[in-house]
Amino acid sequence: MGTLTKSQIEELAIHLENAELEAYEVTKITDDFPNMTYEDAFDIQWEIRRRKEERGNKIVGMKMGLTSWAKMAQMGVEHPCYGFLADYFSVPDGGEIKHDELIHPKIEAELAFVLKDELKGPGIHIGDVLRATDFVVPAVEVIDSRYKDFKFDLKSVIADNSSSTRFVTGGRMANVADLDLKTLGVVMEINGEVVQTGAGAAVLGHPAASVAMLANMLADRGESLPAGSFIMIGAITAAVQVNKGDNFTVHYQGLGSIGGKFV
Ligand code: OOG
Ligand code: MG
Repeated sequence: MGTLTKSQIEELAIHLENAELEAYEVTKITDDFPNMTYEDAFDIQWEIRRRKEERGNKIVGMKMGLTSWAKMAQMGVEHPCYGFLADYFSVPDGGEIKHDELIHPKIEAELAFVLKDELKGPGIHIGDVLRATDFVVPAVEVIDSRYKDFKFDLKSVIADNSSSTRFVTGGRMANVADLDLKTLGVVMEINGEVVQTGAGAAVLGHPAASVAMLANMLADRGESLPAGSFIMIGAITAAVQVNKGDNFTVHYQGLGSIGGKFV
């Protein structure tokens, strides 16, 4: 059940999307709407998505967020969330990311699943995900909460498309049968210094569990993950703040590396 009116949902979607497009901070929306519900929060996110599609942007994937203990502890939020990825979020491997277009970006080491079959919840489990997966590729997400000081609660962050802003996909793919997704190691470096390390199991015990949870969360709204979907599973380690001029490289066990530069 929602408590906001249709016009309040639309106004909050415009409010948060403008903050994204023009790169400025806003106060978290639950300060002004303390009675808003999770359904309201997702309605706002889906309204932002609808507005982008109406303007001609394409939705190119989905992401899970707050799926690892490292992230939940870092953000003080104890349940995963999801968001969508728009076409202009995608940055080529080795490319430049314009820091001025963002507010206070952080980077995250992730993996992405590409599906060959649809996943439609409820009741999707790891086995369904592994069967429906075409291949896995490494990915780096750049997140940028529109909220002041990167502080929020779960409802506010869901409405803000779970802080989504940019992502980089690596070029080396693998079949799930050829990977040990639990022990798959990641090493994140900024300006040549190791800043985070982790392994796949940090994400809900197994990266495929994150994709299953997404399919099941989408089922609440009658949505599914169609064949061909690109899904980022959520950060394996804590996110790390990046400044203008920073170079990053993330190494993935058996899947090569991804790099980029903030300019
Ligand atoms: C919310 C989004 C988190 C992840 O991978 O955990 C996320 C945030 O921390 O701002 O993308
Ligand atoms: Mg993420």
